[in-house]
Amino acid sequence: MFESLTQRVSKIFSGLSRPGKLSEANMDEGLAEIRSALLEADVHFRVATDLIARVREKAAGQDVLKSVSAGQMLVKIFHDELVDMMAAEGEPFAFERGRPTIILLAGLQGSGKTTTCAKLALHLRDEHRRKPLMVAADVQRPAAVDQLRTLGAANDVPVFHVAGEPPEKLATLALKEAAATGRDTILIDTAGRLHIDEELMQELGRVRANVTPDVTFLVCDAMTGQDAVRSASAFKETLPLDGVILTKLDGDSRGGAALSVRHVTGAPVRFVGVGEKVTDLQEFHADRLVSRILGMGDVVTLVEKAQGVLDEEQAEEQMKRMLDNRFSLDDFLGQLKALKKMGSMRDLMSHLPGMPDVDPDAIDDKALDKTQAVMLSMTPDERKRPELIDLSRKRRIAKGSGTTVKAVDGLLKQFQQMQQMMKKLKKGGLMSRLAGRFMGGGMGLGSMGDMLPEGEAGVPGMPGMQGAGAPARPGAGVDRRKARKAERQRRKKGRRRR
Ligand SMILES: Nc1nc2c(ncn2[C@@H]2O[C@H](COP(=O)(O)OP(=O)(O)OP(=O)(O)O)[C@@H](O)[C@H]2O)c(=O)[nH]1
Ligand SMILES: [Mg+2]
Repeated sequence: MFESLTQRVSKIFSGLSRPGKLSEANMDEGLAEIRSALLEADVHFRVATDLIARVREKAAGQDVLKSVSAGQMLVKIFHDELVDMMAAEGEPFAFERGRPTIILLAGLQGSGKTTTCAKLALHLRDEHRRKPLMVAADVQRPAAVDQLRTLGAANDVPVFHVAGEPPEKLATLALKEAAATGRDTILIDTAGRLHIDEELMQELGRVRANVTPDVTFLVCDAMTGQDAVRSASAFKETLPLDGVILTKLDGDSRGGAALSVRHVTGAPVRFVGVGEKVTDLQEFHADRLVSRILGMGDVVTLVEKAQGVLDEEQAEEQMKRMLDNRFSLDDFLGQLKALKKMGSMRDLMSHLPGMPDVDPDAIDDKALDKTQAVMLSMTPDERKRPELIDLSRKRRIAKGSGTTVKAVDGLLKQFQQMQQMMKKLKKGGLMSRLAGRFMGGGMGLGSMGDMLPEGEAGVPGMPGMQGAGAPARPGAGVDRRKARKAERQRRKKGRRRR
């Protein structure tokens, strides 16, 4: 659905891949193109204009981190603003104990209310363990009741209707029915109209007055693009909306409605319909959609992590110390802290470009915690001069960190090996390669495992390094190549899933 927008946007951004500051000139050019791509995707005019203005403001003069390009930085800013523009707060439903949750569905004719009613009932039953009751409150069309009954019968969801009663009466009666039959969630399907008119709004108003819905959803047909947004605005004038459900996103809609609805109406998109089957309903997640549109989730995450955590100066300083063999346990500790701040290692690894054959599933955050605890139990003096650490100190450190003398020994040994490795690498000229990686990626120790020959050194908790709890590195030679390939495929799959 968003293919053409995605294509255009990624072309624009890759044009901005030169490293360096975001300059007014290159940014203006890029933003103007993005704006026209948005309009082409049927994004509301005002929405596109506002969005671009905010991105420009955020990006102006922003320093580009050394490890990312201006284009990548802009992707990140654009991403955040888009998510901001669409994201909903909290959950779509708040269920309360002791009384049924009432959900009202409204919308124009043919927008997909009845279909969505059944989809939601199944979603609530299967994902939230609710016991739904669907109420056929569309008394305009005789066939409407049958349509809902058929859907209910096919999916084992009871449908309530009493012939001859007006919608508001049906709603009240349904409450009693739910109490009598042990149903805890009531979904009211209402009649559609070709246009929003006085009669429709009054009908909905009467239903609301009788049963006070917990959630009122407007069902909009995404294929109608900006008309969907306009009708949402009009509904919003008289009907308090908690959310919008966009249907037919599987069609050839350009997606503009999804991007505009929340900004224009204030009501967030909560679900999207992606087909005619009852299972074709998805919870709407702004961040996922935006990642899909930009097709650059990896870049965004990378910039985020680089921004949030890594003090580049510090990384460089550490690198220099490594090159001079001045890398101490303190530096080691600093790097561990940085790695930990970055959140789950697993997550981090899977987002780093050029992070070779590390199986993210093999990373053990707990082992990292342990290593850090051991180091924190050392005195600063001990960290500077590990040779001070005799058996009694080891005992103290083990006790302080809740580990064992063996664990302390293990850490010290690894650190020693690491320093030896540095020397070897330096001699072998590998150091410059390592340096390049460090400086370029702005990364910490994580990058190093890759450069260390197998079995020679280790960082606890990192795969490929034989620390406490770290699984063995994939074997050498063919196995390693295989592992590399598997990893690449795994990542590719991961990207597609977004
Ligand atoms: N492709 C696709 N079709 C959908 C989707 N949602 C609904 N439809 C189809 O849209 C048509 C209208 O759906 P209904 O659920 O009857 O719409 P309604 O809003 O209840 O219509 P009225 O009761 O007449 O106002 C049906 O043919 C549905 O199968 C969707 O997400 N994707
Ligand atoms: Mg209907």
